[in-house]
Amino acid sequence: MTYVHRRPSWTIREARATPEAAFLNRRSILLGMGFGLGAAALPAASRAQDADPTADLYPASRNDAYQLDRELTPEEVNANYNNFYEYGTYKQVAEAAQQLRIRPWEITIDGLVDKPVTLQFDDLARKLPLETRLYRHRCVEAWSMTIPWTGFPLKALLAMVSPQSGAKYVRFETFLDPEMAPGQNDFLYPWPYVEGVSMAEAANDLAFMVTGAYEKPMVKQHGAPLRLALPWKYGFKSIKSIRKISFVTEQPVGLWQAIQPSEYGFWANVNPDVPHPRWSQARERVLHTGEMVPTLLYNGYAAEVAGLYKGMDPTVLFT
Ligand SMILES: Nc1nc2c(c(=O)[nH]1)N[C@H]1C(S)=C(S)[C@@H](COP(=O)(O)O)O[C@H]1N2
Ligand SMILES: [Mo]
Repeated sequence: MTYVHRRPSWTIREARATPEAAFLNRRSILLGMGFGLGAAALPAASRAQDADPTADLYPASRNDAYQLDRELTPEEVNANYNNFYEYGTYKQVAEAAQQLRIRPWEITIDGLVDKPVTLQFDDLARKLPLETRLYRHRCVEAWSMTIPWTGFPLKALLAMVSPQSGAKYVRFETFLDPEMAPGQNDFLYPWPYVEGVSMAEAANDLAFMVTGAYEKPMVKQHGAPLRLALPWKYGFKSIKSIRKISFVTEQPVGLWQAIQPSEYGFWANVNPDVPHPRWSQARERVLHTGEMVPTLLYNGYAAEVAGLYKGMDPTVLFT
C-alpha cells in the first residue's frame, strides 16, 4: 500500500508548525468550551479548505435547537479516527482518503419522485440553505464523538424533488471507483456502500445531509463532499460520499446488513439495553477522553424520534 511509508497527513510539517499548531490548539480549546465556531474571525490564510469552491458558504448559521451536554470532540481527533472502509478497514485512513477526488461530483436523485434531477454537488450546496448543528455520533463499535456538522435537513431535499406516494424508503449509494478507493478492490465487501431510511425517518428534522464540519467544507475522511448524519442510529447508517439518492418501494439492504444481517439490521437505532450479538451496547468510549459513559436510548434523541416507531416490533428496531 502506497501510504505506508509516507508521512501521515496529521504530522505537522516543520515550516508550518507554529501557526498551524497554534491554530489547531486554539480552535479545539474554543470548540471544547462550546463556542468559538466563528471561523471567520480567523485570518483566511489559516483556513485549510479555502480552495474549495463552496468555502464561502462557511461558517453557516447555527441552529440552536441542536445542543450538546458534552464537549465537542477536538477537530484533529475526529479527522484522524475514522471508519471509511473504501480506504482501509482500520481507523487511520485519513491520508489514504486524500485519494478521493471530490470535484467534479455529480449527484443523481431518482426513483419515485416528481422532479428527479442530476446536478453537481456545488450547485446542490447553494440550492438549500446550510446550517450548523452540534450532533452526537455513536458507532456500533461502542465509541462516540460529538461534532459540529454543517449541512441541510434531508427533508429540504425531499421538498426539492417531491416524492410520490409509492416511495417508501430513501436509498443512498456511495461512489464506486476501485482506482480511487483501494478498499473497493476487497471483494469480501459488496461495494458500493449502500444505506437507507424510511420516508418517515427521512422527513424527521434530525436526518441531516452533511457538507461541512468544524465550520468549513468537510475533510475527505469524513465522507466529502456529501454524507448523511442520523445521530439516533448506529454510525454505519450515516453513509459517506453520496453519489446517488433513490426513492424506492423496497427496503434497501445496506452494505453491513448484506454481510451480517443479524448484527447490522436496517433500523439500527441506538439502545443501551439491546446488546450487539458480540458485545454490550450499554456504554461507550468517548473518543478524545477515553472515558466510558452510559449510552442513551436513541443516543439521547428519544424525544425527537421515538414517535417514528410507535407500534413497530421492538425486536427489529435496535439491531
Ligand atoms: N461510504 C462509507 N460510509 C460510511 C462508512 C464507510 O466505511 N463507508 N463507515 C460508517 C461508520 S461504521 C461510521 S462509525 C461512520 C464514521 O464517520 P466518521 O469517520 O466521519 O467519524 O461513517 C459511516 N459511513
Ligand atoms: Mo461505525
